[in-house]
Amino acid sequence: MSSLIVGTAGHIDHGKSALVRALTGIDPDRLPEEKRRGITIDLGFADLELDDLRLGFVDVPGHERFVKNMLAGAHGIDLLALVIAADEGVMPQTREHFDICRLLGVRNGLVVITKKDLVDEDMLVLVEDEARELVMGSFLENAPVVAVSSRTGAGLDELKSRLIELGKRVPPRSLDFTMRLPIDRAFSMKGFGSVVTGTLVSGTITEGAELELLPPRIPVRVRGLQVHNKSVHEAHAGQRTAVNLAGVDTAQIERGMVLAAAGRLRPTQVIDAWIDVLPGASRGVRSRSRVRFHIGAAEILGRVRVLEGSSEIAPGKGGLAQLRLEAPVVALHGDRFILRSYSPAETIAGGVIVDPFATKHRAREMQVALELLHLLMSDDRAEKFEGFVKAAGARGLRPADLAAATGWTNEVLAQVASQVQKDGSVIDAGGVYLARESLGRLSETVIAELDRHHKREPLARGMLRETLREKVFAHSLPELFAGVIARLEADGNVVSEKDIVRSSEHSVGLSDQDAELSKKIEQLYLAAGVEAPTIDEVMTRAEVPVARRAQARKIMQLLIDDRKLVRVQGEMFMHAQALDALKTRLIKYASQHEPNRLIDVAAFKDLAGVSRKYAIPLLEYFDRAQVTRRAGDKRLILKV
Ligand SMILES: Nc1nc2c(ncn2[C@@H]2O[C@H](COP(=O)(O)OP(=O)(O)O)[C@@H](O)[C@H]2O)c(=O)[nH]1
Ligand SMILES: [Mg+2]
Repeated sequence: MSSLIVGTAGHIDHGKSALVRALTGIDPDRLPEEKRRGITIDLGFADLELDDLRLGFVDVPGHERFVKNMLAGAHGIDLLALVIAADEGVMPQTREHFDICRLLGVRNGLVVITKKDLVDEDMLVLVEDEARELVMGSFLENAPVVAVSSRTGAGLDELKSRLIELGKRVPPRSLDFTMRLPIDRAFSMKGFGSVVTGTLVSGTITEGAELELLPPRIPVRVRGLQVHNKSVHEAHAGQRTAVNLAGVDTAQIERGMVLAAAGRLRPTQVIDAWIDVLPGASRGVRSRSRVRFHIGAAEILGRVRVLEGSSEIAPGKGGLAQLRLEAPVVALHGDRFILRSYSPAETIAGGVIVDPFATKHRAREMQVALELLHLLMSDDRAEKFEGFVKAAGARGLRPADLAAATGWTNEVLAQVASQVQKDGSVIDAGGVYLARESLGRLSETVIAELDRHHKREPLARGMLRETLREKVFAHSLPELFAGVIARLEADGNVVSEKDIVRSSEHSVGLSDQDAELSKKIEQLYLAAGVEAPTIDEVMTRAEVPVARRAQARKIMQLLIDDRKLVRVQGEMFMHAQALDALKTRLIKYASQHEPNRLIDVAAFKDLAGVSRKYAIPLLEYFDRAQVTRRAGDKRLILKV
C-alpha cells in the first residue's frame, strides 16, 4: 500500500472542507470555533483508503488572513486538489494558493469544480475554461478537471477514480534522505503526554527511537506512533503521522519545529537561496527588505540581500539571495520555501535553499561565492558535494557537516564521497574533506612557512608543530593539520618528528667553525660532569668572542635538541652522560639500602661529589625525572 498526501487549495467558501468530508466522512474542521463559524481557520486532517492507496488529506483554510496556516500544511503535498466553486470561479486565494503550490514544487494534482448543483451547464463550461486558463503552462496543464457536488454526491465517484489514477503515477518518495517530520500540531493527551503531528516528509520513524526536536535541540524518545488513527510500530515517508513523545513538555513545542534523528540536522539562520518572484507580485524582492520566510511548517521573519546584479529581483525574475533570519530554522539544501511581504502579508516569491549554512559574502569575494552557489545548484550530487567542500575552503568539511546540509543518508553520502574522491576533486585529509585546490594551497603555505623558518633558523631542527598549526591552520578544523602533514610526509615533502616539523630538504648544516665550537662546548660539559659551569663560564672557557655568543647559544640549543645537554635548572645545563652516570650510582645506592631506599642531602652530596649548590638542583631534577621522590627531608629512590 502506498501512502500519499492530498492537499486542498482554493478560495474561502469554495467547498474544500465539504469536499474532504464528502469523500472521507471525516469533518476536517475540528476546532469548536471552526464548527461554530463554519469556516476553516487552521489545518484539518482526514484519511481515506482507495484501492491500494492510503490518502492522507490536509485541508487548508482559504481565508487570506490564514494563508500562514495554509502554508504550514502545503509543504508536504503529493497531490493537489485545486478547488474552484462553480458559482464563483477563480478568486484571489485560488490564485495565491495555486502560486504557492507551484513555488513549492508540487508536481501532481487535479482541478475540482465544486458546487456543481448550484449552476447550469453553460456556467459550468465557463468555469472549466477559466480553470484551464489558470493552470496553463503549469504542472496542472494536462490534469483532469472534475466537477462535483458535495451536496448531491454527483461526480464524487469520478473524482475517486481520478485520484486512484493520479496516485499510481506519483513517484514514490526518495529513500535518499534521513528522517524529518515538520510539526504542524502539538497537543497533550491525558495519560500520554506530548503528541505532535505532521507529514513525514522523508525517512522512517520507529517506536522507541531516540530523536531530537529542532531548533531547540531537545532530545526526545518516541513512545508511540499513529498513522491515520491507528497505532503502528513504524511510520514512513508520505504518511500523516502522530508521534507521542517522551522527554518534552507540550509547552516547549511549537508549530514549525522539526523532529529529526538525534544529532543529524542543525538549525541555521543564514541561508543562500535561489528566489523566483511571481510575475504578478506587487513588488520585487529587494535587498534589506523584511520578509516572512515559510519553510516546512515554520514561519520566520528575515531580511534579504540580493547577491547577483542589482539590489532587486523584479517580478517574474529569479536570482540568488542571502536570507538572514531572526530565529533559527531547520533548512536543507534543495528545500522549497515561500516568501511573503512583511506588511501587507502577500505571497511574492518562492525559492529553493542552495546553501543552508551560508556565511557573509564580502563584495570582493562575491564572484567566487556566486560560482560556488551555481555549482551547488547542479543536478549532479557529485558536483553538489564538491561545491560544499569548496565553499568550506581551508576549513574543510566533516561528513556530519554534509549530512546536516543535505539530509542525505549515510549510504548516499558514502557513495557520493567515493565518487568525488575517485574524480580527485575532493580529498579526505584526516577524516575531513578538503577541495583539491585547498589542499594544494595549504600544502604550499606549509612548505613556504617551513622554508622561511629554516632560512631564519638554519641551526634549528625544524618548526614547532604548534607554531606551524597556529600559523597555517588557524581557520581549519583541528583534524586537518595532522591529515595535511601526513600527506606531505607521505609525498616526501616534509619530515615530522615528535614536536617538530621540517622540510625534507632541511638538514642542520654547521660550518666547520661552528662544528668545532659545538664539539668544544660539548667537551667542556663532559669534563665538568655534574659540577656544571654557567653558560658565561662555558663561553669564556671556549674563548667565544662576544660577537659570536648569540651563535654559540644557538649551537648549544642544537646540543639540547639532540638531547646531549640537559637543562637541570635555569641556566644550569649538564651533559646527559654525566646525569646518566649519577643516576646509575643512585640506583646502586638504593639497592644497598633496601628496604627503605632513602638518601638524605648529605649522603647525596657525598655520592655525587658535589656541594649543596649542585646537590639541591640535581635532586629536584631527579624528582621531576621520577628517579627520586621527596620523603620528609630525605629522598626515596624509586624503582625503575
Ligand atoms: N450547494 C452546495 N453547497 C456547497 C457545496 N460544497 C460546499 N458547500 C457549501 O459552501 C459553504 C462553504 O463550504 P466549505 O467546505 O466550508 O468551504 P471552504 O471554505 O472552501 O472549506 C458551506 O456552507 C457548504 O455547505 C456543494 O457542492 N454544493
Ligand atoms: Mg474549509
